[in-house]
Amino acid sequence: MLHEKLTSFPKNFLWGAASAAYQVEGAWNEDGKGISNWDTFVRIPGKTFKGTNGDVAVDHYNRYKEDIQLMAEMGIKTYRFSVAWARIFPNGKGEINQEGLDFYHHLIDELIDHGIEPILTIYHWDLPQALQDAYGGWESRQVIEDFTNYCVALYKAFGDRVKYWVSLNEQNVFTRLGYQSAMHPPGVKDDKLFYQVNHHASLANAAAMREFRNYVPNGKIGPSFAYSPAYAATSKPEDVLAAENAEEFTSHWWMDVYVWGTYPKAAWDYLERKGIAPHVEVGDFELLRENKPDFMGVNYYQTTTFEKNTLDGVTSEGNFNTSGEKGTTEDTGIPGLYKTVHNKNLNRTNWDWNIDPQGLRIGLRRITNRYKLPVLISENGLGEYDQVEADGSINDDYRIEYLTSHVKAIQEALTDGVEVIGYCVWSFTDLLSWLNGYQKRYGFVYVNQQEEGEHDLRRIKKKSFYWYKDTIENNGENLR
Ligand code: BGP
Repeated sequence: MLHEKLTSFPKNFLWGAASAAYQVEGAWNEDGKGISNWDTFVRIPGKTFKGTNGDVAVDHYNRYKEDIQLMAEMGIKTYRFSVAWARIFPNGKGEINQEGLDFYHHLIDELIDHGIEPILTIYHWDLPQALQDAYGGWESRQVIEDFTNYCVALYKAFGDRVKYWVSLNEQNVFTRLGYQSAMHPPGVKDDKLFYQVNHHASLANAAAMREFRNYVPNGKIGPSFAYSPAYAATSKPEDVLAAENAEEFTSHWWMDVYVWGTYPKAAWDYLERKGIAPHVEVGDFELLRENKPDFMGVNYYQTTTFEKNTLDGVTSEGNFNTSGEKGTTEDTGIPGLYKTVHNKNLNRTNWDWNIDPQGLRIGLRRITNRYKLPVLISENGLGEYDQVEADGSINDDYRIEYLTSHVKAIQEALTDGVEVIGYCVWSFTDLLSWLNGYQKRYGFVYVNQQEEGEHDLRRIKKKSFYWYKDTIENNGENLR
């Protein structure tokens, strides 16, 4: 669709940036915080790039005032952050740790004082280790009750000031990497468990929505889904079918459950035949059907291209580039369903992520047509090496180019009829990239933190900082 004139961004459009507790806060064992699954996992040799961890991260816990000052200077409208469950409940449940709660009270108040709308993510992957030890965390239905209690504690504490809430961040990613590829905690490879864990997480998500209506009746809540729209490698029907399979198994499997409370049919039947469909109890589908999100949160980084995979074809074992050495990612697949292929029409980052702004527009349209929900783009951004020049400047023109093209794609999607309520760039400051250390940088603000040695963590505004400031000031009109 080519438009002669583009629709303007809405006046109240939430231009923002996002982060996650483990990736920015540091202070991993301060003020009564309990240990999380990530605190444990990063200590296993070989799990992260050069053994990096979030013990200090970018010390946002102690420097949040300075960071919010920079956000205000930029004119950002919203800041999406996550709460560390183990700060609130060091053991995952039981007594509230008041000091943990106070940190977020201060953070939220500071944001509001600076005219910045807080978006609170309830769960961005850092599960209290105590729950993993007690019953396997997401592996047990017990987690539903503990998660719901944690949510209610947050609703009661912050519901008067926080209107926008994200329930689970990228359920599809933390479960896939946790239970299929073993790259995230708890480092397990077990397909049956993967689907069971997902069922529990979906139920927990629905229960969180149900309670939300009681405690924050005027708020808005939704999950953040990592959507990587599927393309077919060619117009051969078998490749188109592979892309359909991928869309069903890698996206609809979650989003259909969030919005309709049902699993996609062909995928369900396939899993039943394999004996790995999740065990469902009476009342589960009712809970899922009755508790729908207000918006779909979408974390968009790239599209993925698929082709046919034979029954003895490529498996999920394949190198994933966490080193920043371009071209080291290997294609993977599920025999009989699909396999990924390099899309030669797209440029890639040094971490082999496809750069595809049109893919964002395509994804937004697919979600709108299928689910008829507004979308919050809860993450989008470019992870790259950044260079501090001799004069102290950081000229990240590649990031400006990336973000400009994505903002334009959003405006085209708006013109197509998609409702987008906000855009949270990943990320405001540089931060810890889970498996990739500190060298894969995403921020508008550089932080002097590295994989090795101790650093002063000073903040330096990158060129993209001024670009986003200007874009926000002009409500996106400057990019035409
Ligand atoms: C998303 C996560 C974020 C962030 C981002 C970039 O999947 O929600 O927490 O990490 O991806 O990913 P990475 O740090 O692996 O480059």
